Amino acid sequence: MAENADKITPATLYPNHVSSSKLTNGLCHQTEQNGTQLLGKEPWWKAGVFYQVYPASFMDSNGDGWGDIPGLISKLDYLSDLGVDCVWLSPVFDSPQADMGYDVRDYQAIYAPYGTAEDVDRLTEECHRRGMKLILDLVVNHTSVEHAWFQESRSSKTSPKRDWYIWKPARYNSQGERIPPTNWRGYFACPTWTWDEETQEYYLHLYAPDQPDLNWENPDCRDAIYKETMRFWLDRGVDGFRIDTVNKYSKRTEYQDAPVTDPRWESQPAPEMWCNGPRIHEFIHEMNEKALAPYQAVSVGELSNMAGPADVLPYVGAARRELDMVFEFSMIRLGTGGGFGPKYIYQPYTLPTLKRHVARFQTFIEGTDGWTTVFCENHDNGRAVSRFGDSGSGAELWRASARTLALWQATLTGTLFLYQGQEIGMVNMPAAWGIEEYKDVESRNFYADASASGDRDRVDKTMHGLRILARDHSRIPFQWDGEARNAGFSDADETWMRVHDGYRDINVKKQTGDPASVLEFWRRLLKIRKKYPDVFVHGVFRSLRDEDLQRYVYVKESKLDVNGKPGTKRRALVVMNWSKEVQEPENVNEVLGCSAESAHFLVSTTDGCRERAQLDAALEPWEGRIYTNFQP
Ligand code: TEU
Repeated sequence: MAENADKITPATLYPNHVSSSKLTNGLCHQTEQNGTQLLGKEPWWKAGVFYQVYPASFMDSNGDGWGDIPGLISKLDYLSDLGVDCVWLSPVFDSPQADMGYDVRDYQAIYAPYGTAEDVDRLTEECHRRGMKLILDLVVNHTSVEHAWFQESRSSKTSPKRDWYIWKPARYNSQGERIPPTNWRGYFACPTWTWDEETQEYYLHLYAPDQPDLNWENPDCRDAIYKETMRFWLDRGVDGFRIDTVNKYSKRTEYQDAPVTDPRWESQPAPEMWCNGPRIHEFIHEMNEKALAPYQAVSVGELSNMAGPADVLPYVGAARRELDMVFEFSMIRLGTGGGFGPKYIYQPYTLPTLKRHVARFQTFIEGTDGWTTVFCENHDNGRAVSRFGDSGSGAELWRASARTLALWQATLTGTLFLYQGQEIGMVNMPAAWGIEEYKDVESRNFYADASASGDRDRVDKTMHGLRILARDHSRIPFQWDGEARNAGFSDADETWMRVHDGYRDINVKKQTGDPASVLEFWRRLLKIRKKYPDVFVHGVFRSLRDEDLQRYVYVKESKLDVNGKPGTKRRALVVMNWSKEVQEPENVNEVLGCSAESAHFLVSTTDGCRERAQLDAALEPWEGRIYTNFQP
């Protein structure tokens, strides 16, 4: 059990803390306000709860084994009851599905198994009718090879659209053999260049060869993106976009070799050649001006390869008018061996490392006009409860850790994003499933690469990493009902990915109405988050016990005073046990800077199992609690 000897005092935690003796001098003044009023001044998307739907796996209405838009519409009441304010729908556009729709063939048409453009209109209306918004996934770093723009570009060197993609002549080595224009290694274990026989040039693709990169340097290409993808859907009424790979549009235009960092590979990681390039802020600002701002559309961009908060801030500073929000990935990448060669060679890490990443992106907006996001799952990562919690030691610890992870997410500052199934604690695919159940292009390529090396140890390590980190885990069918066929996801004989063997234990039907369930706890937490947005959505984050390996402790401090008493900021203390062992409790009133009588218990993950957590009660395995210095 961790030592509890080090004392944390308000003076160290709160530099601007006014002790109660000073309060009578009237040094601090603040108008009494409740947390909800604060929201009036803020855009809806800050306190809004976003929920990502991965359409192929959410709900199949027509029995073909693929989820679809009518299926999603039939579940909107479920999302609305959960407390969702905005649905983010992963790509549903027409696509050959080389990368699950992140390879778009036609931005204005819908992939037939998902439905039609009219279904998207109906989805928008049905969301709006319930007071929810809808954002689509905008994939405009690249298109599919089958997109008409690429077909035209590829048709000849003189095609008017030749320059809409990035074409370069070959190089030749000393033996006179043709080699690509640069030595870059892309994502998905692919080189970044593919040779085109017809026009005798290479085209650039950071991802699969099926996903050629658009050339954002070309102004006509940019205008077409704004008009034919973004404005097209905004005109039809959607509320904004999650913007894929948003910091990769401006490449470094020298097209030079990357330094050789891994001599085993012919091609080398080179993200500095395409992330955060010289014109990136110009492009995003223009995108905002020409496509987002005129519609007051909300935007959340996907950033990768960021050196630190100072690089993230320019993307989200309100005055810069680029993006409303971004996803920064340093926390969610924990455990991976980087994006390139060894991505799936698992790297163990400790809780203090995770805390450091979280703290950095909780606090970097302080004193700025920027904003941050909160998430621990999406369609590109393993399930949170299997990665950060404990899904392998029985039902009790699975539930306790899923509830504690929920408490963690729901108390952090920024816009909260939930991924489908997270709210019921869905877990990774069973460890016994073989590589044939992994359908993702990235998983398959990394596994094939390891196999081709003939190195058994590398194959085993890759498979081990895939079992924890693969993108497939979050993509299996949603578990609605433990008694229904295919977990209630589909009536088909075969679903596009296999349904989890454990669906009878983990599903919506079983958890609905059970106060001890993960789902009901999420529902409750989202209400708490919305009741005290000043503390949980907008509060200042102060981390405690940074080096503690089991306990995760922090305070959230509002800008508002307790009951209007000047100088007494509303605070919440979040104490969590991220281990299987019982842990000592926190010095609640001391940390909150109030008397024992003014410290209030708000909620515990053990609620429903045990009535009330005392201030000095030890923390049960994977228990989390919130205390406040104001009467909840
Ligand atoms: O992902 C961008 C990306 O680079 C990573 O976050 C991704 O997880 C990948 O595994 C890197 O190794 C976005 C989408 O979220 C992802 O699903 C797509 O495959 C990708 O873009 C290409 O469009």
